[in-house]
Amino acid sequence: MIRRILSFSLLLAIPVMPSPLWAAPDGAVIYQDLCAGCHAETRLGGTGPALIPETLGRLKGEKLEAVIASGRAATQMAGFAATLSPQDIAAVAAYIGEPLAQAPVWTAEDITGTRAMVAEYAPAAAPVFSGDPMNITLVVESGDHHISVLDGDSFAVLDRFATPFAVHGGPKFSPDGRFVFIMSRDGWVQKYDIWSLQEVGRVRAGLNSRNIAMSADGKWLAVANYLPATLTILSTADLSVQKVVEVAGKNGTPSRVAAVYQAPQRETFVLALKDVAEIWEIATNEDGGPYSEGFVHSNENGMEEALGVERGLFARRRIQVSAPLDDFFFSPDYRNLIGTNREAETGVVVNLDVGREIASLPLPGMPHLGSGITWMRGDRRVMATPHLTEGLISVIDMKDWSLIKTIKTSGPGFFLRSHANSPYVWADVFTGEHKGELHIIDKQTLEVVQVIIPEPGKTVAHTEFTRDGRYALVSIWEDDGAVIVFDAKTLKEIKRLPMRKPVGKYNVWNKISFEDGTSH
Ligand code: DHE
Repeated sequence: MIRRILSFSLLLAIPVMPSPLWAAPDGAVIYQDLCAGCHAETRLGGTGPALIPETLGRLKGEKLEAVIASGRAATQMAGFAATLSPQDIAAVAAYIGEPLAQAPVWTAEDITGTRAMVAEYAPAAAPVFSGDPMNITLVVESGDHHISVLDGDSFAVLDRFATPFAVHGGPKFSPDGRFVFIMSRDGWVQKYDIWSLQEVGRVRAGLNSRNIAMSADGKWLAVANYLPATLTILSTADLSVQKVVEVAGKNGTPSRVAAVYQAPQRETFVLALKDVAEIWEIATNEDGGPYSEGFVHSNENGMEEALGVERGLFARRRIQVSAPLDDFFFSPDYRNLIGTNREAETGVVVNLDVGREIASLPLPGMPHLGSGITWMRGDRRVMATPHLTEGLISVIDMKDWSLIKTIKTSGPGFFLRSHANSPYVWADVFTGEHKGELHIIDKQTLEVVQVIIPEPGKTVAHTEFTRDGRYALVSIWEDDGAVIVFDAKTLKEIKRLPMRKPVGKYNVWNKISFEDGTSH
């Protein structure tokens, strides 16, 4: 704002009428003052996404101005209606709608150029701490961009290391639980050795990225990018670039990648295209995953590709869907993908074996399937997803895909968590006047049995369990926040660990064993 005030003072000091040109708000100046902090001076993204036509897509004109004025539900994007006039807002919208003078490219060579391995890294032969390496829990502290490494038994902080700016999504552990890979919104991937408590290195795999996935054999890490429209595949051994896959629909339309996950039983990566109605499955084994004998099905699309378009490591299969999916998750056998388009009122079930949609789901509002979980309710498996705009949790039967119940909570939540040894689902309320109310839901009756308010008025976010499910760790998502350790049975607070705006917490065992009740 300083620059604006200065330019206004300069104008006031000049005793002539400002010309219409001078009076017109300058979108570029306003952008640098108010937007660049999150979206970067280059507009290529930081904590906020890149603000260029390629990523804004259909968000333009009045729609874009409305977002600048009112902010965006369930994101860090605040509204500027109280700070900027409608003319100012229109000027910023016009500025960010202009193509960059030079189109951003980010090739395999560019990625390789950022690769920085830590020279002092010395791998330990065994864990350098005495606790259970499988019960380590990582806490992402977004307040000062660090991760704390917690001993899951004593809750002692074994290490606290700096991460790239604005980590998002779940870090991914190697199958043996020794290494962890962390991604930031601006595309940096960091590798950390949990046994040695040391960073191994980092590389910028994209300019604006969504999430990462590890192949079932632990060899490859896929990075889903918005910018450029690619999927970067890194070697987990040394973060070298194995492949940069250009992402475009069958008709050639380039597309951002909404998210990528591993399908362990299928030995594939599954990704959804955000701008094109396609899902891709990419083989992470030499025999071609979905193209190997067991995966060849009668579906025309799958068959056509299976018969010769692509084979072998990183072979790709396209699955057509009715609308682009931007949020999705899977049944535990990874045969079914459950997805939504946030603008739509329904979700879809895509059966990956036959390669087509097999059911639709009644999911009004804005379900956040990325943090959905599943569990056994009696003899039926159910899935639950919170909604980003309403205090609702939808519970769906995974056999006949019917909506069993919509559980009412006191406000929109972001994350759900449970554990096989816990009778409860823990659901946060992330926004609204009731933020900070934690709902404890009985997994069998689907009733809210208790509402815990750990610190009135403070945002409570995200639960993670210890390996044995005995304790539940909950974040107070404030700059002078904390991780609170609850006894998962009595629901009583046991301990409070001060942390800087902690959000996600990730227990090694729960993640690598796909513990019932954890998301992805
Ligand atoms: Fe996330 C996971 C998408 C905003 C914190 N978030 C995910 C995943 C997706 C997703 C697809 C699963 C990826 C994975 O773990 O591999 N998140 C989105 C959005 O589309 C949304 C609504 C808008 C956006 O800006 O991208 C969004 N997310 C946020 C936030 O504002 C949060 C609260 C703070 C932040 O850090 O940006 C946030 N998201 C998280 C966390 C996880 C996550 C902590 C991992 C949860 C887990 O338990 O695995």
